[in-house]
Amino acid sequence: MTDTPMLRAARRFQLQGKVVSCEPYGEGHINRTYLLITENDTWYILQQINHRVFLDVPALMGNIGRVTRHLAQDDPDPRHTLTIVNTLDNLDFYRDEEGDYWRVYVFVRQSLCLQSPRGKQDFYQSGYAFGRFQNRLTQFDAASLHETIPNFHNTPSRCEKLKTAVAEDVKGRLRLVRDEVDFAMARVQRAGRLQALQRQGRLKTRVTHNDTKLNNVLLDEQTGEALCVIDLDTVMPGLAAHDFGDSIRFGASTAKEDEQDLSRVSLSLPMYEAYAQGFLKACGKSLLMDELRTLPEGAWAMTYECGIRFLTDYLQGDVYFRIHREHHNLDRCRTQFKLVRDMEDRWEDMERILLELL
Ligand code: ADP
Ligand code: GN1
Ligand code: MG
Repeated sequence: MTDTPMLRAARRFQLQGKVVSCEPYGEGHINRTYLLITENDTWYILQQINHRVFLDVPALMGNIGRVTRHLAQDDPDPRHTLTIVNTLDNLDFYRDEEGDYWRVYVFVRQSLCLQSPRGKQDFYQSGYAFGRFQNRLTQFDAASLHETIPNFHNTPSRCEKLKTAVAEDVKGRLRLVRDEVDFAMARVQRAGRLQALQRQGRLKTRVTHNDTKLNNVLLDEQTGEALCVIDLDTVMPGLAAHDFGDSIRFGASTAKEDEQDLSRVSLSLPMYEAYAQGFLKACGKSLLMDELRTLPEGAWAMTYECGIRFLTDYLQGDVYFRIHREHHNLDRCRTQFKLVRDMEDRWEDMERILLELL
């Protein structure tokens, strides 16, 4: 095989057999992911970690090591927890001559990674997986985790970043997004609701995943059951409502995150309910009543926040989220704002459905 930075990196890890294939894999927006296959058909995930997004990779890998060891203690099935493969020097990452950071995970075989749920059962299972993940970490000291991206889900601080991007307008794109900016600005007040409750001590700071998209969980290929939560880069102190909400914004939408035909984008209440059932079954008993009541607000906040993050990145020239076409981040922003509006229109139903499950 021709020598590439990926293969050179792969050779630094403790793999079983020689690499025979290394291909780009998955649909993540942040890291570069490759599927590695060796001569004896052992599969691995090789990732180039985005160190412009994650500034302290050793600390990030330290978090993942500690969290996965904690999870594996409870449940020794190797397909239930992400497994880090060490380098030949016994480190959990490799830094190459270019300064790029690499890591390897065991590939979870016979698993499904979905971009949208095939039906309510898939989404129930993903809710169960993320709920179980959070529940198993209730005894883990949140304060001991490195904050891999400070203020990651601090929505008011995201609003401030948008305001700066609007004021600077470095790419001259502001004239294209006046409506979106107005939409965002009209909602700045609501954006701080969860943080205000957290400051008042009504919401508990927990160990949360913080990036609970459907494609960050693996289901069993045969049974469709919750298997393994992946993409642990943002496991940090956070709010239960954020983990609930980020899943809803992605998986309970009737269209893809980057759909251009906005008439296709809406919130599916049956999907919302299915996720809530799975999530509450796994972690409902460990949440306080105030946390449970704010789960719908988490859905609104995560959708709004993701929309303004896409908008900010569009204004800044697509420096954060990987794009695959021109105006991709603007398309993504528009789907999120369409969902936000739909959630506002159906707010009473969202609250009622959740309360009926308690
Ligand atoms: P990103 O941060 O860029 O989203 P992820 O860690 O989510 O990167 O990985 C991207 C994709 O690679 C996932 O959505 C999933 O399809 C696949 N993947 C990652 N880790 C594993 C694993 N251990 N086993 C199987 N597939 C995986
Ligand atoms: C990114 O890494 P990935 O693709 O799973 C982002 C999330 C966003 C999501 C939007 C570290 O997730 O916060 O919600 O894109 N991750 C990071 O699809 O910023
Ligand atoms: Mg991911």
